[in-house]
Amino acid sequence: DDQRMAWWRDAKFGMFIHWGVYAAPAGNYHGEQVPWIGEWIMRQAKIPVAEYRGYAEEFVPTKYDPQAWATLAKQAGMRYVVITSKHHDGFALYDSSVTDWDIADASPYGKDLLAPLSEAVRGEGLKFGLYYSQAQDWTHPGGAKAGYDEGAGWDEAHRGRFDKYLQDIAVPQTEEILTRFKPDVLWWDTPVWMNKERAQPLHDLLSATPGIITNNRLGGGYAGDTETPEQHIPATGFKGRDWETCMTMNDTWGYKSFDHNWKSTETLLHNLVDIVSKGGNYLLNVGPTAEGEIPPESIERLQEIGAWMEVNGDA
Ligand code: JFZ
Repeated sequence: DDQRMAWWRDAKFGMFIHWGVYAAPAGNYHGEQVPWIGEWIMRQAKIPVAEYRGYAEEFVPTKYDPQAWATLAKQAGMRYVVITSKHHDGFALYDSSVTDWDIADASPYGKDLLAPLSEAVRGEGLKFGLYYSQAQDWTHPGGAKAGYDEGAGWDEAHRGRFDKYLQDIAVPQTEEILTRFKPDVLWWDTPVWMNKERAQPLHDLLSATPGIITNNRLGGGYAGDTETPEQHIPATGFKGRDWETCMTMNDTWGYKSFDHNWKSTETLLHNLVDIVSKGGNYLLNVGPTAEGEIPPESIERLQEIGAWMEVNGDA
């Protein structure tokens, strides 16, 4: 295990990417600015499934430049990248064969976004990881929850059995992303209503990808490899456990047009040094737009971090 964790422990600093259809409304719904994190807009505004599907028409990232993203991460001193293969809205950034709610079938863009990124990232010598929302899926029946009874949601279209959703969508999609992209990290999230029985088929799939590192958010009692303090730095770290603080640069993971509450580069560097001194990793988020651009405020901060790394880093 020490051998398996070696690259991750050495890495210290990674890029989190929250990207999906929610970048199209970018926090705005029927002329209102929807509060809270942008990737939750469907749940926050209770947008019906059929209407939300329409945003895929506007998620057309023609300016997507995966090599530029890989270069940006590399120059900032990051050693790995973790991107949302599917977030809670159920939209896959690759051409999934188990649903048409994906970039290839539902967006005019019409092709996979993940393989080009994995090639660019790995071409820079960085590791490539995938986030997958296994327990929440607000588009496929049975996957809604988050404040609703199991099998229900804010729309009739949500009705369905959670176990059937797991079997029909989460398990086959996990298998797809593992076999197609061979990620170095699988980053589970929000294990609402997961239990041992439900988590086990997902956990069992991991054995097909030797060396893969997972976080502690699968559910069902599976500890995974890493603790995931979110948006904060623990006072002391975790005895005997690897850990990674994930954090936004403003107040949202997914892109919002009106969130300008950016942390300073100095704050981000202090966070990195604080985390690393306590034995953790820093997974710092960017939220690209629907056109495929990382916000200039994020680019500027990553470049300033890179300049600091030139002087003070060990690479
Ligand atoms: C989850 C997601 O719901 C969110 O959209 C984002 O992807 C984030 C990285 O993860 O949000 C969480 C998950 C766990 C906690 C808080 C927010 N937690 O443990 O405090």
